[in-house]
Amino acid sequence: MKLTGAQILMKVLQEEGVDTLFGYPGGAVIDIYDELAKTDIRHILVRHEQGGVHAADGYARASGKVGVCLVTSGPGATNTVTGIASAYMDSIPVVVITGQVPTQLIGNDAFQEVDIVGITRPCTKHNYLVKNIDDLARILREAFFLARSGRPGPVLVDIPKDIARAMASYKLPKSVKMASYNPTYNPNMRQLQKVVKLVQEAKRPVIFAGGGVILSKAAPELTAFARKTQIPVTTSLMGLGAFPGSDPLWLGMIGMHGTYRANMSTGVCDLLIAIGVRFDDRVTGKTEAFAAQSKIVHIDIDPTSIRKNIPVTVPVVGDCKISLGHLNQLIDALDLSDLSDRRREWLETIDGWKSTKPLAYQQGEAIKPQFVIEKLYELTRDRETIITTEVGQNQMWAAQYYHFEKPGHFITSGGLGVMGFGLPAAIGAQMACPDSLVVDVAGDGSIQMNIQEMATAVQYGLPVKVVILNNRYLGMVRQWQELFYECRYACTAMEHAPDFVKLAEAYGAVGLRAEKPEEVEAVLREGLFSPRTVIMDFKVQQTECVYPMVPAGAPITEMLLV
Ligand SMILES: Cc1ncc(C[n+]2csc(CCOP(=O)(O)OP(=O)(O)O)c2C)c(N)n1
Repeated sequence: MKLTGAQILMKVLQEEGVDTLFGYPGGAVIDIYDELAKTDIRHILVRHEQGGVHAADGYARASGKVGVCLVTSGPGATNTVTGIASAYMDSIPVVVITGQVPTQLIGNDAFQEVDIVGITRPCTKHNYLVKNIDDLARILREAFFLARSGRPGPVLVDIPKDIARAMASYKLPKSVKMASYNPTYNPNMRQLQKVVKLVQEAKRPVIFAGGGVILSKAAPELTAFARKTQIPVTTSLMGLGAFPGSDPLWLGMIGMHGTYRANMSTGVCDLLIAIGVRFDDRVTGKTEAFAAQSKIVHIDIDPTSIRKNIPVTVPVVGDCKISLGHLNQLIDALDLSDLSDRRREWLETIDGWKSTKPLAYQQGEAIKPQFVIEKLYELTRDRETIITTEVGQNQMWAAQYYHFEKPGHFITSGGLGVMGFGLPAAIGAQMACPDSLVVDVAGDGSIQMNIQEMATAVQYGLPVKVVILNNRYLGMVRQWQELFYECRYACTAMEHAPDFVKLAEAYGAVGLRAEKPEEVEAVLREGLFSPRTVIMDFKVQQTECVYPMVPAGAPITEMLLV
């Protein structure tokens, strides 16, 4: 059977189970759009290609499937770069399909030509320029395989316009074989035996879990492992939800804005079991001081992330879910009858840190941003709720004051820290989970970076909720200026902003505002229970800071507290 390139693309998308894609058309992909309109794949017309990739990213995280974004050549392609880089840093499986000028024009500075393969080489897991129609089906198949396998990540496929129109006989490769790519899923059992021995010997063990646990769907195995061994658990920002926030063994988040008890216990532990993490500098602070008294186990599917930033006693290359599954079996074979006695002192020390230095803020006359998140949690804890965030203080307060029980419910741009991520990611998450409540916790700066996606949400009837913690500042930068630049507030005051209530209404959404603490609950109740897209504008205390805070480059045990 002979098909055009555009038809082959549709076939592969369908074979790969893609039922939703986020995109924006243009001349180089007009043939592809022509075919797309004949299929039953749902296309979400975003208002900016950056929003398209973030939406695909949010969709991937909420659904566990590969997110797909389709854009045109030139500016369409360059607009995707921030989204791709964010997905790359956070290891999110996304396939981005870009149109390209016709093959014979490549290199001619043709209209809307950019070398998007060159531009995205350092921020994709892999990328392709399709030069021959006969390669198209194989390349697309490989793109999906690469995006979702091993350590996941974004893959870009650049399809010249003539390739989309050219004909080829269509054979979908049944399996993907790539000689140079063969991720190790099964860990070395001897390494795992060493881990078990360290667990038996440890007096002050800590588990440190990251996004890899969520990506490999290993949260149940992690929870079982921690409970069996009575080892307290902290996570990175990306790992929130990998372990239940209500469990007594939960330490809270680690790192620059981590809890006192998470940072202190990592500082003095004698065994750190790191699972699916990459030891980001926002987690480690001063690397030489990080878990300096501890033996370190590092379990990860990506061998290049092991010993990259932190020395490791026992490296384990393997899938988190499979590795934890084996560890649980090995632990089950041990006699752990004296475990609670062995752990008592350590867990009591941690409880002491929790009660003497809890996460705290002082109520005042103005609305405190932390109070808004606490109320948001209270009102949504019994509903299936997905929180996305923008970047800055809003992101950290969401991470600290919302409590996540399950994976896939906290969606944030962790590695790249992209302002403007939260709203389009919420749109993607809402597409993946139509019955969930999806809330973007935003700053007044960040929300203006991709505010145009309000139109997308309203067009498709997506009832996402935006909670703006409106401090009229680029708050996180202002905080650094206050604490480390002697209050020299260079260019962080947002002296003019739109009226977010009117802006919401202009987009056809609902706009609500709270200016006093006593208005917070009523606004949240009205907004969260509305069936429509809603912006809630909370005028919060302007100069509130996020605490604890570890100054950049300091040991994580040296925290500034409230
Ligand atoms: C695209 C982008 N540009 C700049 C930054 C640097 N940056 C990090 S936090 C921040 C302030 C964010 O302000 P706002 O969205 O109002 O949130 P707040 O910190 O006040 O909660 C800035 C400018 C960034 N992370 N992303």
